[in-house]
Amino acid sequence: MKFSVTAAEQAPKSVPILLRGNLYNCIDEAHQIGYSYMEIHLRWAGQVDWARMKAFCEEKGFHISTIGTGMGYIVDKLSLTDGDLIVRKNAVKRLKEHIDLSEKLKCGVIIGSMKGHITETNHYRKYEGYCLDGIKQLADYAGSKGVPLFLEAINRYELNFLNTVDDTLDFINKLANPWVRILIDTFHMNIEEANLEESIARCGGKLGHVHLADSNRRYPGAGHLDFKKIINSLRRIHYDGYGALECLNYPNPRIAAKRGLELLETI
Ligand code: LER
Ligand code: MN
Repeated sequence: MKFSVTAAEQAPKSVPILLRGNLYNCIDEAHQIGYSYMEIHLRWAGQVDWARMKAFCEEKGFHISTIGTGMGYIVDKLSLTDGDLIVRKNAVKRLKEHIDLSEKLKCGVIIGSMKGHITETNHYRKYEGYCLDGIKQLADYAGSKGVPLFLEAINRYELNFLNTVDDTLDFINKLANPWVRILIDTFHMNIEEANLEESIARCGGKLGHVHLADSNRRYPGAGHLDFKKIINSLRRIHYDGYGALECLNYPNPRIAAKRGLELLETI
């Protein structure tokens, strides 16, 4: 597995992103710590000059693994499940721009928080249909550009839809598009899954991306999750994608990024 570190130009302290500030400085810092991959969290794709970013990465032998898109929901309230057609269309548009950028940077796009929240739970099927419709359009678009999409299972305290691995796998099976795979996040799994290793086994070849954080959302090793068991379960399904450290930057970004990587590399 290739370990990637999360970064964003700006994010509140409460958000689980390790490095913050100018993305080129973040890449330099990540490189010094020992990373070769970075997951960048963007509000919109226009924040990145792809040609400059590509050249900068190539020169260092560095690579962008993934683009995190949740700020489009957190800041701009764009959701694929919103009751308002205009909001849903704007969510699709925003994600298509991320797909265009990802085609240039040869990385994957995360659909996590932007899948949205169902406002009328007694009309679940209607809202699920909205989300399916949006992701179908995005999957066709992404597939035509060779960009993988990673749909994240997020715990019930953040969103009320696709919280568990099984619900997310069922949804992905309805899409039947190989460009959409599941993203599992060990922090969310610790809340939702009965057994992390068994849930990982059920993902099998549908697993596309992994977020690594400990039970308290601090760096791996700072809580009570058993990363040895987690990594071994990923090995058993021959997962060879990225494991992005998406954690709180406690006690500070550099120490968290370094200690998390050290623990994972010893496994
Ligand atoms: C995004 O990857 C995620 O895990 C959410 O919990 C957003 O905070
Ligand atoms: Mn996550």
